[in-house]
Amino acid sequence: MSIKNGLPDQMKLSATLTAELNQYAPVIMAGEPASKIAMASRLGYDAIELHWANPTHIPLKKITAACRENQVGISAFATGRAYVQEGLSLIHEDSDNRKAAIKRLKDFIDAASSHAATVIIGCIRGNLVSEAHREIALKTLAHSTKIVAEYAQERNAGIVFEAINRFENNYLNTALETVAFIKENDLPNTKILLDTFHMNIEDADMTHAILNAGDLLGYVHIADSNRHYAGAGHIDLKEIFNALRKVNYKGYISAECLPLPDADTSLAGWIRGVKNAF
Ligand code: LER
Ligand code: MN
Repeated sequence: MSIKNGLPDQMKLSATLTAELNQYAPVIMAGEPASKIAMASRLGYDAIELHWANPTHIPLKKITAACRENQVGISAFATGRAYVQEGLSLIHEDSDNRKAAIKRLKDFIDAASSHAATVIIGCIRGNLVSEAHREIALKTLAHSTKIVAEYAQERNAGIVFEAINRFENNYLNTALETVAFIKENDLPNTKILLDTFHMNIEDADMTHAILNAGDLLGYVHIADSNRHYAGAGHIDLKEIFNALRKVNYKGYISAECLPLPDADTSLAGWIRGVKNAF
């Protein structure tokens, strides 16, 4: 797929798509995929990131056709809704729930592998039931993630593991500890996803967080400090792009931000904000 965004340095820009928008969820396109994908393409987006709880519910035929027509790729499948809407968790104390979470991620990998896309492990890693469970939960998480990552590796799909702020997941919040978790557990085929909204809350120094991730960095979500589109808050995005260039990042930068003040403003504003900061 060609890069159409006009930016130097081969970073590719992705827009988020789901079935229905909601003002609390950081996704900016929904509805009839064909018209939305055409609009994203006209604005200069290279790809779309899909947010569904279950890959079997995604209208992938329609999406794939529209992507082909508009020369847009599928960058990633986000999976957090399987936790938020259905409670599936990679560290759940109930092994049936854990198995269902692993199975769901395998289903996402099957979908991703035929689209050269990445699968995001974010909120689906679940929450600690208490601080006393931290150690065992981290072991369980490493075990569950390894199963998923090996399955993805065999199918040529990538996995990215996301550092998420404390108000959504109560462990592995900073970029630094999440990188350490991936390295210490030797997770195969697993890179880190850094999201500027979470880093702004959790990481003392975002440049340091990106440099520390280095070539483990596999995917980037950009929203501003208030989770509105890039440029609508007070994150220094020039600092972020300088750091991304320093680690020679050439992957996707995705618009995971709120559809506010309205979806169209957010979609157009995000790409303008990114280009201004680049
Ligand atoms: C997932 O990428 C993420 O950043 C979560 O905060 C979604 O709510
Ligand atoms: Mn994110």
